Amino acid sequence: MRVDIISIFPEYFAPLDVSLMGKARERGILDIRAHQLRDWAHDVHKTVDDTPYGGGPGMVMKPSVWGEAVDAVIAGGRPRMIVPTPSGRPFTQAVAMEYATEPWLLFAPARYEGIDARVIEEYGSRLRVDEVSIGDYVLAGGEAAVLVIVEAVARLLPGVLGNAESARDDSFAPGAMENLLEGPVYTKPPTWRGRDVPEILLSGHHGRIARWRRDQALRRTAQNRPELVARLELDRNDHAVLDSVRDGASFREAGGDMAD
Ligand code: 6GU
Repeated sequence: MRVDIISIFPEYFAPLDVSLMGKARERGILDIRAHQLRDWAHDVHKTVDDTPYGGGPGMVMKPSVWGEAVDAVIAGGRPRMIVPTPSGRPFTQAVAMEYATEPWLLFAPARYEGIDARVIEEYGSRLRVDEVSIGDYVLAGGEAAVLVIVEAVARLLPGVLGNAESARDDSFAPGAMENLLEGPVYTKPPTWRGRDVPEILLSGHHGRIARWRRDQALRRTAQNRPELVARLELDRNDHAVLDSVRDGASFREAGGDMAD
């Protein structure tokens, strides 16, 4: 997959040389090219922004500079264009999986109050353009969002993850584990600072271990992301687990404390 990023901080993307992303680049699975937007500004100060029409605070990124930059980078090709912005559609695992099927992505992260809207209109008529948000909070710029999106997409590309760290059972991947958060995990030693690994995990009963793991995942989902529970397909045992979580919640609200 080819990934172009146009930014006034191309050095921001140095972390993509590290770890899994770095290996994917070495293996030729990922071809990431970060470009300096200011290379397409023509005045001595390399200006990329200007005051907003209609007034108001902050600055807006100039369409002329973005237009020249995008034209030069795409050179007649048709990448999927992604514009990170807190006013975009939510970036989810399903969106990551869709992007992972694209041969070429172009990211246009903005600083200041954003990019002149005509740039999105112009390229929207020539390419597929998505405005996406990575969550309900505001970053100082889109660069950190690009790092997040590239990592979420790249780990789905064939050959990036080993079998050991397979994406198959990811919490938000389609399938049995969809919308179920992962439960707690343990490794050796069996006792650490007086705290024991749950006995069931040492029992060798694979069926009971699988049921216990599902119970733990359900508990965690109900506690941390109650809005996801409505989307789960529940069996009778699941309902019993959720009832006990709800009883625990009302017990705590009444000032009680739970053993687990
Ligand atoms: Cl994509 N950009 C910025 N600047 N802030 C954000 C965001 C993106 N997603 C959530 N907050």
